[in-house]
Amino acid sequence: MNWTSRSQSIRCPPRNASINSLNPSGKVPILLDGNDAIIDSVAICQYLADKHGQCTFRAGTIERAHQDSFTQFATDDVESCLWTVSKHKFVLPEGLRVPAVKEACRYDFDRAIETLAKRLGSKNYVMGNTFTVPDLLLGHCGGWAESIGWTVNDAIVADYISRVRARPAFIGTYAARIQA
Ligand SMILES: N[C@@H](CCC(=O)N[C@@H](CS)C(=O)NCC(=O)O)C(=O)O
Repeated sequence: MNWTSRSQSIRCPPRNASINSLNPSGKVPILLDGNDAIIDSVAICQYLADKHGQCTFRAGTIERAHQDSFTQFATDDVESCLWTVSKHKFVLPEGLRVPAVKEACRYDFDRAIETLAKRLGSKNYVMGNTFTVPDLLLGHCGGWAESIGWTVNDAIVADYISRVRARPAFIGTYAARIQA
C-alpha cells in the first residue's frame, strides 16, 4: 500500500495486517502523513488543526489551555459515556456485556450536558466565536447521542450541537463520508 498519498482516505477494518503494522492496538482511525502514521483521533484532529493553523489557538497560550480543557472534557465526560454504552451493546464479546451499565452512563451523560450548558453560557462555540477542535468532538458526540436515542435535555446544548452540525464544513464532510 502507498502510504504517501496525501488526500486519500483508505477504508481498512481494524486489526487487519496493515493496521496492526501501524498501530499496536489494531484500532482505527490512523492518519497517514508522509511516511508517518498518527494514531488516536483527538491527536489526529489537533495535529491537523496545528499544522494548518485553523480551528485552534496556539500552543502555550491561555486560550489553548482552556481549549485543551474542553477537549479533555469532551472525551472524558461526554464521549466516554457514549463509548461505554456502545461497547456494552455491540463491541465487547457477548459474555462481557453488562446492559445495566446504560443507566450509569446516561446519568453521567446528563451531568456532563448540564456542565457543558454552564460552561457554554451564551457563547457560539466553547471558545467564543472561534470554532475549535473541542467543538468538532462535541458535535460528533451530539450526533452519536442522537443515533442511540439519547435526547440532549438542555436547550443551550441542543442548540449548540445543531449549530456545530449546521456548519457548511460539517455538512460537506458528512456528505463526502456517506459517498465514500
Ligand atoms: N483512542 C482511539 C480509539 C479508537 C477506537 O476505539 N477505534 C475502534 C473503532 S471506532 C476500533 O478500531 N476498534 C477495534 C478494536 O477495539 O479492536 C481513538 O480515539 O482513535
